[in-house]
Amino acid sequence: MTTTAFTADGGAPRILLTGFAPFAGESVNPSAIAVAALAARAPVGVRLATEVLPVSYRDAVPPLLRALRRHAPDVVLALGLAGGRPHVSVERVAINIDDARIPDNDGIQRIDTPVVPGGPAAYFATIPVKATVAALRAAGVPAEVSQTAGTFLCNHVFYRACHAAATEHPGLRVGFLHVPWLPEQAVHHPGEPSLALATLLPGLTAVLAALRDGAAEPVVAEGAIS
Ligand code: PCA
Repeated sequence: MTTTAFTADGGAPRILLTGFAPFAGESVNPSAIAVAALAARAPVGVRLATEVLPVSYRDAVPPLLRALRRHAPDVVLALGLAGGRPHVSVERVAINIDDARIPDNDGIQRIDTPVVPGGPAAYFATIPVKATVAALRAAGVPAEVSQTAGTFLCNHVFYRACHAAATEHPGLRVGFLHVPWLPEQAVHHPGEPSLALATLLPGLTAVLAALRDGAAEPVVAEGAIS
């Protein structure tokens, strides 16, 4: 089911796609690899801008805000790695807290610190999360709605993008996808699930097409009992 996509200027939708640098001792981050691959492939019918963000509380947000001002996208779709999750997680909510058991790449660890002091407790994603899950599954990618983006850099950037939409960029829609380990990473994490880039990329292309087409949110249960 589709509706006409909203774009600020009536042209092809502008989508800002972001990924993250490697962190926690990994040599790659599949989110950055996927962003580079999609930038090279230039998906049809969207004007794609891309950015790879550092895993740094200090340095992740400025390039995000600069890219929002420079490209004035209709949608920002941020990607990050969630090692250990078996499917692509389409995040429903960003919360106003930093609290992580590991430091960022600058060695900074935050515990119970607001992302934006005085900001709302949470923001909901403003892309259609269930339509995004449906697009991924139709492209052969295991996907779920996720009720938490964690409380590390991914949630931090997701929250800041939502806050930028609420305060500076009216009409900007914001979404966040967590992706699993690549198989070449998962071999170092025995027993943990993985997703190959060759499977992930068609799924992400399908998500961009669904956003381009203004896919409507289906009325299906995708929540969690606990
Ligand atoms: N994943 C981390 C931060 C960067 C990334 O790719 C997270 O889930 O917060």
